[in-house]
Amino acid sequence: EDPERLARFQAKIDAEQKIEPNDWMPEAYRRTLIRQIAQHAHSEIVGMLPEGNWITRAPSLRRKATLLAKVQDEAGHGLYLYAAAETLGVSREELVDQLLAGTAKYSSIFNYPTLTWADIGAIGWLVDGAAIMNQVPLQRCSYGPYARAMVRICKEESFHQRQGYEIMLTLCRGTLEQKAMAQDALDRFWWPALMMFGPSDKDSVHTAQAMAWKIKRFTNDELRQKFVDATVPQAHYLGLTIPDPDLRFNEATGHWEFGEIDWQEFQEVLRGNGPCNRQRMKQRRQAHTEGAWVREAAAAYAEKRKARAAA
Ligand code: FAQ
Repeated sequence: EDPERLARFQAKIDAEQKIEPNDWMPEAYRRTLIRQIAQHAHSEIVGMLPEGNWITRAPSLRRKATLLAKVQDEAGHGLYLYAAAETLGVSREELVDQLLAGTAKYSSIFNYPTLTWADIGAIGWLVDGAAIMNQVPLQRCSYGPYARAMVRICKEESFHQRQGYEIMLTLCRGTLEQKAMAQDALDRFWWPALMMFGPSDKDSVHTAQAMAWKIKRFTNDELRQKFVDATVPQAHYLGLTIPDPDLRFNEATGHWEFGEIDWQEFQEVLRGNGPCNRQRMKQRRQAHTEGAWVREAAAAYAEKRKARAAA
């Protein structure tokens, strides 16, 4: 690629100007964005499954309506994100095919099971909480369509986080059994939530370049630390214990220090060997097959309208 053109592109980024779909961009910038936005979109779509598991078993009509709305929001986020990726010259069909073929990544967190109702609280509180930490800075991403898609998504994630925390609060103020359920959900989701931020900075292959391009504004470890600092006091307010014997507050730095993440578990989940990877993929493929008639009907209707307009 022409070095002068590259320099002009970088200068634009450094001046905090947005890159738009019709602007020139280096191929590697385009590829990085397609990769990240597609993984993000797939995460939203696969992320509907663990919670969808509890829609028919929510403990009240109010809880059911709220959960249904949340899961619908996630479908919407997935669609915005596929649309944002399409502005980079890839089609949604292509991306969905990659997901169903098992060649695309989606967030590791959605490969863990939702065993009790408290898990719905823990997901809202921790998983949406982690998602917000990561996505608020993405609103300032250098690529315009991705940055703009994040605005509404972050507003909705913030509502999701609060509905999750409110479920946890209700359980923690309930019977001993309910509080134990909340603790158990925290025990199982804490470490996987920390893994959502990705490998540690020393092992992250994409961070340096993504920061230079202002796609990412913080490193994985920086965001993970922000999340821990924000979340530990919330756990204490609930009267719950974070499952980490090494967790301690460092008075000098003002940060919560935490223990070593099990990176081997993270790698296994990425390789497709997490507790639910196979089930999630099977369900997505089944949903795609069962939705074939909707796609066919929509295509047939579009043809009919086109023919009518031409007549
Ligand atoms: N899971 O060099 P890095 C949500 C991959 S929130 C799986 O650090 P990068 C909302 C990474 O892709 C969740 N794979 O990469 C919701 C790369 O693989 P590749 C989705 C992971 O891109 C809530 C390799 O490891 N949010 O869905 C993970 O600079 C509740 C090397 O890593 C986003 O996607 C992981 N946890 O940083 C929905 C946010 N971590 O492509 C329902 C946007 C890393 O080389 C219910 N994405 N990998 O094969 C990002 O900010 C970044 O892509 C990171 C990774 C931070 C995830």
